[in-house]
Amino acid sequence: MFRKILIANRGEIALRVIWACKELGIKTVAVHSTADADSLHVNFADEAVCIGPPASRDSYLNVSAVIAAAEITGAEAIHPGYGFLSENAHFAEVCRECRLTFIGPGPDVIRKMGDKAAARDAMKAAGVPVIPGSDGLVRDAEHALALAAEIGYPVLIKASAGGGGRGMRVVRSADEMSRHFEGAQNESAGAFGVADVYLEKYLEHPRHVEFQVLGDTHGNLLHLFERECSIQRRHQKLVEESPSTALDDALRASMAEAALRAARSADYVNAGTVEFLLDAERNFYFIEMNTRIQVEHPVTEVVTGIDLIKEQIRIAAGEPISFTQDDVRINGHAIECRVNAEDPETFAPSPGRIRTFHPPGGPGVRVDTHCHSEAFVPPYYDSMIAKVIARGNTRGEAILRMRRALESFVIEGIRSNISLQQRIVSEEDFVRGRIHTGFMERFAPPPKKRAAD
Ligand code: MV4
Repeated sequence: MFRKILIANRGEIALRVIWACKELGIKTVAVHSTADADSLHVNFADEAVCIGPPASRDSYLNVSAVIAAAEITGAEAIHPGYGFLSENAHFAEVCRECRLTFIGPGPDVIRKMGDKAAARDAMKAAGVPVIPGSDGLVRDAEHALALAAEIGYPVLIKASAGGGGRGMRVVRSADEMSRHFEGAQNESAGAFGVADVYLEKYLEHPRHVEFQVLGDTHGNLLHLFERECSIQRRHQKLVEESPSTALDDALRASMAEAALRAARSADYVNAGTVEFLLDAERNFYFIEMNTRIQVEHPVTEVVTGIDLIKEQIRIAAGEPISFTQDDVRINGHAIECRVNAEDPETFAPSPGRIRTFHPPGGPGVRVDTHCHSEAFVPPYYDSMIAKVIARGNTRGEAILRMRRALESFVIEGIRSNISLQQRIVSEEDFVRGRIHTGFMERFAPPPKKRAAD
């Protein structure tokens, strides 16, 4: 096992990794930007290294600064958390060259899954269902028109270097094709430096259901069931739960089998997530594989009783997964609400100094956060400041506990989306489990006021 791990991240996930290391008897090194010098992850780690100014590209995304911090502190492994360098194949490669263990899959797997068109082709070849669409990349608008004529409108143009929804364009008829094709290419080139796009049949309001998988270096590969993540806005998830209300045992087993087939075909090692879209007729299709720990991993931990971060670390150290597939059972139901520092109506970010921070507790409630009364929420990073996870023996009990937890969560000094989350978990459709990726459209922000004219 490792003696010392560097955590190349900030916020609640950096703290979450520190807790796991403490339980495993591993020393921790925090890295931080100047904006995060007083952050809790810096305080609770055994050592801390400042790696640069506030902007992520100069600190948390600065490969040489992170590697240097690991070398001067004698860390043997790096946990990347989510976001930042977590799915950066180049970073995983540099770690390997510097004899540092990257806690995640190898660079080849990260690269393959990061190329969404190649991942789709590989999954199709492995016998995992994919949405009807292009084989590989689409060359130009003519090519896209020909494909769309075959599979039927609407179609979706996706950025191959994208994922998570950036660089996507819905095309509803042939006359829209050239405009949207170029729009998608330009957005992709601007955002990722690569214009490559591919095409799929567009599914209206599918559900997003993802499977957690774990693979070790001994050839063990297993799944920890699903998370339902349909409630999102602008590709930011807001509420996640496990199990999904859309699956029965037969569908769950067949999706789990497909997720394992996907991971097996990639020789997957460490924690990963296989994302599917599920349509109203209960057809499911692979869309992407994420090669990191995800924000919403706690709902899986809470219903299975398995500590995913500790498993990631054990796997990276060459140990076998500490349980078998038969040991994995869903016990009850868990829901996660992401608490963001933002206006609950306009969704505008609301960074600043927190004055009061009183997180909820009590039976079945877990809060993952790095915030506290007096904490400063800097404007440079993602606006998520806490995750509230409620578990119940039934989904109904989890909902009641979530409502009670959100009611007693007090944050003053900055605005938060807690009132929006309360409205979501009280919506009739949510309570009935009737959710899909269009659910948040009913909470649209008010139209922007135009300048006086
Ligand atoms: C789709 C889709 C409909 N049809 N693909 C958005 C994020 C990225 N991971 C894939 N996404 C979608 N792909 C086809 N062929 C609809 C979405 C989508 C979505 C997916 C998951 C969760 C929320 C979403 C919100 C809007 C669109």
